[in-house]
Amino acid sequence: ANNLIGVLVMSYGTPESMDQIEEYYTHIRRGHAPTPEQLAELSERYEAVVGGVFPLRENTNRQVEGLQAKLDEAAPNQFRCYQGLKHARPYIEDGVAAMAADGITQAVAIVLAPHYSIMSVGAYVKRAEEKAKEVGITMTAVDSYHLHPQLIEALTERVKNAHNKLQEKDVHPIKVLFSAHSLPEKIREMNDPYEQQLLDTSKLVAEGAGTPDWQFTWQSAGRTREPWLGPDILDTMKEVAEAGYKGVLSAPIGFVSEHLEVLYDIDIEAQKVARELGLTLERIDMLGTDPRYMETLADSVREASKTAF
Ligand code: FEC
Repeated sequence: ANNLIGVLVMSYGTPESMDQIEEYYTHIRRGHAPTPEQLAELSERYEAVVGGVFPLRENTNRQVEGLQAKLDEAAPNQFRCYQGLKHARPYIEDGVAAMAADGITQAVAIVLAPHYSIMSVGAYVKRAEEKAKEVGITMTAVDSYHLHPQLIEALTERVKNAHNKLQEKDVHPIKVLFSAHSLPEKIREMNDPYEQQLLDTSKLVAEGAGTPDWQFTWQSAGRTREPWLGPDILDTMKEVAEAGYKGVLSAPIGFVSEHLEVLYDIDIEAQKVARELGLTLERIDMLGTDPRYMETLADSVREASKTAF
């Protein structure tokens, strides 16, 4: 055993090539293979954005490196980061096994998504904790960091920048649309904090950016028969256009990186609808390795480890 604290940094995961999409999609669907139509449809979305490079892979690597550097700055040789992905290799369980192989007995788990839902972050953490128990690692998890001052500052700056761009183009009035990945409506019966956390982040960022004309809306809902949380951003944009707005500022605050749900669902799909509606859509830059996001993660990890160990 050693004194190093393992940090399991968990992210969604992405295929690494077009021929891995089927395996990835099957994993997302909990072992149920997609129909040929579903597979073709998802492959088309990837083809439209990735050009052979799946950006989430590289983005996650950079975020994990950035977090390791931040942790080392304050406390060299105290923490070691490992990746664990939800739907691709190295899977969450692989990351925990790698820690155990290095002799680690204490670990903090954190997800590269700021808001907690039992169906999102909760599912990552459950898998991590089960594997940790199996290999004898004491694990504590960061559930959310959606109000961390550095996170709010980084998002606020991004909303201000996008707002300025729209104003420079003389687009007004502008509606700010905060968004996050939709989830099945049944989370409401579970008393899930997801919606409230998203509203709390939105409110603070809008206040900081001085953009009081905002609304929260959902995006990227699954294509299943059960009802998903709405309204969807595409419908919301229609209402916004009908109400006389000329600009939409898209702030997908539920995500921290450029990937399919942003590069396709916002930059291609929502942009197309915006054009049809006569709206100018400007999206905020994603957080990526913004030093304030890296500090948010590092600080959350340090706090969790202090409390637990
Ligand atoms: O760029 C990439 O390769 C990956 C982009 C990606 C991110 C992402 C984040 C979240 N998801 C969340 C929930 C669900 C639920 C289902 C679901 C399905 C998909 C499919 C693809 C996909 N998700 Fe995802 N998600 C990304 C990609 N997601 C592809 C499958 C095709 C489709 O429906 O579009 C429905 C599963 C089911 O059928 O039962 C639920 C949540 C997040 C944000 C938090 C996080 O990052 O973990 C929540 C990035």
